[in-house]
Amino acid sequence: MTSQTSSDCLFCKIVAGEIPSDRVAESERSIAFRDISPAAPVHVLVVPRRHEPTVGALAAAAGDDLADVFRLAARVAEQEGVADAHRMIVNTGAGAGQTIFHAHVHVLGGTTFTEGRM
Ligand code: DGP
Repeated sequence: MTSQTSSDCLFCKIVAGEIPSDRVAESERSIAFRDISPAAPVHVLVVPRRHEPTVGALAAAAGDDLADVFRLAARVAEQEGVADAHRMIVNTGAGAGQTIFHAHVHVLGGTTFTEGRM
């Protein structure tokens, strides 16, 4: 374990391949895999290989990693055929629904978004 992973973090274990996932894309800094409980036909999580608890913490500690997460998220949207209509969602804090405290972006698509806001 390096200082950039957390031994009890589920997503660190997925990054390391210790827990299986349906991986759809990856880069040197990030990986993308399907959400285990999809909320839309396309529901992919994009996570940095580096462990930081939130996207804000990642932005502060490693801006290049944050940029890479969004670059890979855009590539996933393209790859999944939803580049023209998708949402990238970040939950921060338990009160906002964050359940895994390893920074990640949800890429959702393949459905009609009727609400203009969440
Ligand atoms: P959030 O609520 O923003 O922290 O999103 C965490 C997401 O992680 C949630 O949509 C479900 C997903 N998830 C939880 N455990 C697993 C897992 O073991 N594998 C995969 N692929 N996704 C998981």
